Amino acid sequence: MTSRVRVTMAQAVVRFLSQQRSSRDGREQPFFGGVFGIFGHGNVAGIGQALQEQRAAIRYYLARNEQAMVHTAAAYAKMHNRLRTLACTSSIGPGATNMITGAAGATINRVPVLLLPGDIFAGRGPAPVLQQLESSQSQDVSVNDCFKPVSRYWDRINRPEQIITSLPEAMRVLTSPAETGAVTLALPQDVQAEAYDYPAALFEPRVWTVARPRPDRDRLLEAAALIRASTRPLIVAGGGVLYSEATESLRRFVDATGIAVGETQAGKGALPDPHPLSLGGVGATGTRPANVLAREADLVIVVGSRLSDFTTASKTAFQHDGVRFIAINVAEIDAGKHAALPLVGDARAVLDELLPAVSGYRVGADYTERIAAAQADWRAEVDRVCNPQSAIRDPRYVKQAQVIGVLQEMLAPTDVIVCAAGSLPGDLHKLWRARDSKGYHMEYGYSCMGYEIAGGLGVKMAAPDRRVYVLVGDGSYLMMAQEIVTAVQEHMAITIVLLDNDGFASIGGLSESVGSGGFGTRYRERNSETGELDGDPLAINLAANAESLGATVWRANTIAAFRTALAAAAAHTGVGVIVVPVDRESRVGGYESWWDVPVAEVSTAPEVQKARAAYDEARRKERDFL
Ligand SMILES: Cc1ncc(C[n+]2csc(CCOP(=O)(O)OP(=O)(O)O)c2C)c(N)n1
Ligand SMILES: [Mg+2]
Repeated sequence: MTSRVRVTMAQAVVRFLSQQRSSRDGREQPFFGGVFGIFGHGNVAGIGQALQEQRAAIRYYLARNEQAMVHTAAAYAKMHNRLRTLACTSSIGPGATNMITGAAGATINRVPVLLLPGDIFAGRGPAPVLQQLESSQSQDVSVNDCFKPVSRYWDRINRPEQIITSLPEAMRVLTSPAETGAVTLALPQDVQAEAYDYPAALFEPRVWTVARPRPDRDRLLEAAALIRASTRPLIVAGGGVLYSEATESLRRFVDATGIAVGETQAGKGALPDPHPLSLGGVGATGTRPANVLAREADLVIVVGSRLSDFTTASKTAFQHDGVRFIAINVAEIDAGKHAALPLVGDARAVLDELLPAVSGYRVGADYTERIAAAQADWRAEVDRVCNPQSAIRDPRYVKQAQVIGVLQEMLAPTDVIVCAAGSLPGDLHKLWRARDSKGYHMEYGYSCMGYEIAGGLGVKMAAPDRRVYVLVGDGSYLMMAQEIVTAVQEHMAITIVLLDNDGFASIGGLSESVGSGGFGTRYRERNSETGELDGDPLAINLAANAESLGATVWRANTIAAFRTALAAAAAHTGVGVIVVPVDRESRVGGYESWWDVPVAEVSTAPEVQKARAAYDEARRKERDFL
């Protein structure tokens, strides 16, 4: 007879989570590193009670904001190459919907997070309960239905026994490299507390083996033939290279063939610096050598990328008439993009099988020479842009590129920089040299303002032996700084470099480029004369704000002061924040690239008309790959 255990649904969920393990290449580890949560009436007596009871088996972490805790879980998962994550529990209503942005971010970035929002009573008796959304068409609707499009698996547990089939499904999706993303199990408040006689087997340790699917043999040979026929090939390396731990395989492949590599934001570090074939970032925010090579490439081998518009420069990056694509990806949706020859499989497994299939092939000497020259030029350009001695327009500020240059110089190769939105991602994509495959942590699938500090916490939790540097703009900081408190609570020593530039430099610049003069992107008081947001600068004391949350703060108005602060922060054992006023107008330009942001087709403003004319011209370069 099946042995049974009588526990509540919430107790069963928590017990189950504590027993799940992942394994790849024979390396086994617990899949859940803990459960983040904020309690309310929708989870305190259910999951909250269960977490208290099971606290020796799985750790509970209190966060400050539900969106932030999902970012923390996503960053933790990304740092663990998707082999581990954190679960997130919320109350019903606003606590639950706060997680939707985080869920979308995780799903878009293809990283696993398990979300357990509380839900309205399945029994419906006392409805409408506090925070319940009512529908006149159905009683089977709650705000948690909003998670459906942003989740890779979604379920509502209306009876306690439903978890017996739902939890294994959730795990299958979470540990599937092709399907992973946010998984949402909506847990009605009453059902969480309901007891059921569960089969004991549900609570036994379970190992989820993450496989390395191999490519179709015929297609592999076809791909090898395409590579052999190419004279100007280029590899675009995406996040999949890192998740699959394929960096060594990629290095072997390029060392043998001489093919150069451009990296996406998620893929930066795929071919760590220095390497003679590393071209740095490719696409809208890419380097000159990567973008010149992309433009002329007759064959593009895409490894583990979703080919977003930033990578393809809105489909203008690849201009060779007969350019063909090979796409190595574990997910079919990505392998088929750009009419690529799809090699569906694990990045490492595919590269390892492709290498012997192209044996003897090597790019021509002219190609190799060009790359060496382009690399030398680019290094000189980066040194020029980041030069800490270069002239400063306004003595109150330093340049963002100089801050990046000093970080590059002072950080150890295994230190991690974390970033997500604003002008920093573009600057870093061009200027940063990732010397370690996990040293560059950029959330640029959703580019979600507010990810930075919460994400930095997740990275530090995943890699406590590394120093973690969060690079964040004043806009992002003001959107979500409160997880400094959580980092203090957990003794997670992270350093936050806060670049203060009077609001949105990135979108301000974009607004200027579309003819709108930076409208609505500066942090200014409402001007009582003009009625516009062009009054005095807002007197925001970000340093005092960070200090009030428990951080140790340094203010650095000069490059010398920044160096001193950075050295002090590296030795600090708590959360450190370095506030650096940076010049909004000293921007790093673009290199041989473009980004499609449609400009108003009609306007009385001459600047807009001019921008539209330039836009129409640039858009002509966009290609269809069919
Ligand atoms: C949640 C969210 N809202 C809006 C945006 C659009 N957006 C992208 S960058 C940016 C401004 C960021 O300002 P800041 O953090 O100060 O960085 P800066 O542009 O000054 O470098 C905005 C509003 C976004 N990416 N995420
Ligand atoms: Mg800013």
